[in-house]
This record gives sequence, structure tokens and C-alpha cells, in this order.
Amino acid sequence: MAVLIRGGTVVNADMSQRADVLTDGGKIVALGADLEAPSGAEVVDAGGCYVMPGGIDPHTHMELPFMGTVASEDFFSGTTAGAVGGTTMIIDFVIPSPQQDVMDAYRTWRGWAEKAATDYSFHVAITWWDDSVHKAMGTLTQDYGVNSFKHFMAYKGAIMADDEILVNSFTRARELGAICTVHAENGELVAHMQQEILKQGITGPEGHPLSRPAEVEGEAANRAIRIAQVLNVPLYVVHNSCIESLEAITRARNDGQRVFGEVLAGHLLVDDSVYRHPDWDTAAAHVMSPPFRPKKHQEALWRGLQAGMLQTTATDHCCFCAPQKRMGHNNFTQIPNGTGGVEDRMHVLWHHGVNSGRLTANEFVGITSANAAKIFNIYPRKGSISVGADADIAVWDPEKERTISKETHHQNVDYNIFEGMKVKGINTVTVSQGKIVYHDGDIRTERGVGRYVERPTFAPYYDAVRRSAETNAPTAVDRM
Ligand code: URQ
Ligand code: ZN
Ligand code: ZN
Repeated sequence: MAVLIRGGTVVNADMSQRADVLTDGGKIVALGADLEAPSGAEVVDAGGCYVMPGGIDPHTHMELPFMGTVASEDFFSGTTAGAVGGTTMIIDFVIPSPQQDVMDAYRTWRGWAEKAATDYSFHVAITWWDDSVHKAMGTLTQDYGVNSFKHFMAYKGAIMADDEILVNSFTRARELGAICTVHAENGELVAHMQQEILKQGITGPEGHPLSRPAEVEGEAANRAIRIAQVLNVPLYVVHNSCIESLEAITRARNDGQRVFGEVLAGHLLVDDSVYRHPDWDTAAAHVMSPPFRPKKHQEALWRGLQAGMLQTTATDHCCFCAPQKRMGHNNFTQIPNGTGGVEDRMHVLWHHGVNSGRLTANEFVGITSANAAKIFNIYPRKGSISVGADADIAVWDPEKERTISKETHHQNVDYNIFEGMKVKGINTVTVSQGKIVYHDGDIRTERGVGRYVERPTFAPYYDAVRRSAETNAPTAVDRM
């Protein structure tokens, strides 16, 4: 089925142009003026609208088993909600339990994701280490299109990667041509601070941010950056929430180190006052890690995006409903960590990013799609409106308004961290794999049509490193 998107302005990360867009067979097949609609094609009038690459959310956790429960959003409902909001691909996480066979975990998550409505991929978390993990990393990069390995430096006693695991895994990732990603919070400090706060009799959600101040994140971000520097492996720091981690990334990037930073839409717009809300459920709904921070961090994060020190935006969509959050009713350390946002990310970033003048429309495409595609090596198949690219498209009406609410969102969670927020500029049409999956309130997603997207390793970079190791000739890499 062909789709002709007529009369719009194509907005890519690098340029904009007035052009019609023709898709067929799931690919973009033509861009140009006054394109003819093949017989049987669906025609979308994009007059006055922008035609942008579908969003890529590089950080979600659909149906994640975590802290004694399972996230309420599954791969079908979550990718549907994403499509309603203009996002056409997610990168989720395989998170083996310590001692769990990594390939078994990978197969389990692949099974869960088969219900997805739009395309998806997986970062694989390294939560323990032995020869089997070393081997599995090779299998995953060479046979399954995994080029990114995640490390939780938080969550002691559960999935925390200590320095030994970081060093082993980072070394292996470099050999394989993969990128390392980290959840940067010092898990030892968090565990200690949690007990200290409980001893003071603070058991409510207000204890959560107190147990993981920004310094805890800044230390871990810098430690991961330094380990990556010594081991010469690229690093991607997920959900930067504070000045301290942004400063660590900025220093490293100014030194020419290959470090990338992600920021959540939530951390850009929600502050720590939520934890002092008188309603327990409301405060607990916002318990996620790193926690929402005082406002001063938000402006710094926006500046980080504007300056190019942070390259991607995500949601860390990991939903738990009130009954689940109440598992921690007497002890904040037992409140399942996670919040939603996959449906609202692009809307809130356009309103507060582009309408505010902080970002251009092209930069918006960069931070919501193209940059993640480049970093995770699927550009320009994804993240681009160009001939040959996947036909994943958001038709964006800059005049259309929406008020965000749990009453009207399509996320399977009973709370919305952007509740009541009025935004102007949203997608009216979403195209995934060349099919219209959303059109002005009409949701047409289909269970199970989403595809697993393989992501190749970064061979040229690592070939240079490998050659230099063999010939001892210094390369640009060694001079970094
Ligand atoms: O830490 C994460 O990224 C997962 C477990 C989601 N939860 C969260 O609080 N961020
Ligand atoms: Zn995390
Ligand atoms: Zn996460």
C-alpha cells in the first residue's frame, strides 16, 4: 500500500524542504514537488504541517519484571501509545537477573516483544560476569544485531554492576565494536542513604530523592566515563537528571572522549516538589530513579541539549499503577521505581523546546529521532526522511493543541507525570512501516506487526583499534 504525504515541509535533523513524500512497501520511495499518487495510494494532506522522521525512544521498559512486580505497560499497548504520540520505534532492555543465562533472558524478552505494534530493538544489560556472559556478548553482537550493552550502577543487591563487572564488560564491548551504556548512580551510596533515612523515621516517597542526591549520580557518571576513557570504549549515559552528571559529560566531550548523554522528557519538565505532594499516591507515582530534581537542574539540562552535550531524549517508560506503588506504602525503598511518558515525549519537547525558542525544528528531529539512530547505528534507515529509509513518519501540525491527562492518554497506567499540561504542536498522523497507524484520533495499530531491528556494531572504529593493536601503529583513537 502506497501513502502519499502531500503539501508538507520535510524536516530532517540537517535540513528542511518543501516536498511531498511517497512511501511504498514500507520504504520512502520519493521526495519531491507535486508527486503523483499511485492508484490505490492513501493520500495525506500535510498542508501547513511538518513531515518528520518518526520518533525513536531509546529508553523504555515495557512489561519489565522489577521490584517484585511487572510494569503495567506491555509491548503492544506501549508501542501503540508511542505511535499515538509520534514515536515509531523504541529501544527497550533485556535485563538478565544475576546468574541468569544471558541468551535465555534475550530469548524471553524477544518473546514478549513479539506483540509490539511498531519497530523495536534491545540494549542488553550486563548484570553479572563469567565466561558465559563474555561469550554471550559475542553471540549477541555477531548474530543478533545487539550493539549496546547496559550497566546499572544502582540497585545494589539486585541488578547492580560493580566496577569489576564494568571493567570486564566494557573491555569485551570494545573488542566487539559495541557501545556501553550506564544508569549512573552509586548503588552503594544509595543503599547506605536509604537505611540512614529510614532510621530517621522517614518512610514516605519524600525519602526517595533524599536517598539519591545529585552527587550520587555525578560520582557514578564520572566513574563510568573514566573507566570508559581508560578502556577506550564509547559510552552513553542514560537519563541524566542533574548538573553533576551533565558536567561530567561536558568535561569528557570537551576532552574529545566519545561520550553521549540522554535526558528524559520528565527530567526536563518535572521537579522534586512532586515528592512533597500531600497525597501519598501522587508522590509515589513519581518515584523513579534518578529522581526528579530541583528546578535548577532542568534549565541546565535544557542548555545541555541546546549545546549538544546531551544528544538524545527518552522516557524510561516503566509504568506501575497505584496498587503496585503501594507495595512500598510503609517503606519508600519498596516503591517500584518507574514512570511513563512514551506517548507525550515528542509533544512536550516540541512545546517546551521549539515553541519556547530553545530548539529549532531540525534540532527537535535530532533529539527525538536522528541522534539516537546515529548513536545506535541505524541511521539513515531510521531517523531520516530520505529515499530508501523506513517509512516511519510523523506528520506534525504546529497549531494543533492538546491537554495531557491520564483520562485521555493511551498509556496503560493510572497516572501521567505531565497531567494537565497544555501543549501546542502535535502529530496528526503517524506512519509506521509505510502504514498509517494513527490519524487524528483514529488508532490503527496492529498487534505483532512491529519488527525487531538489528543494530550493526561499529566495525570501522574497532577495525582501526584492532589494526593498531596488531601493528602497534598509533591511530586517531589512541590519540583521543
Ligand atoms: O532504572 C531504570 O531505568 C529502570 C529500572 C526504570 N525505573 C526507573 O526508576 N528509572
Ligand atoms: Zn535507569
Ligand atoms: Zn531505564
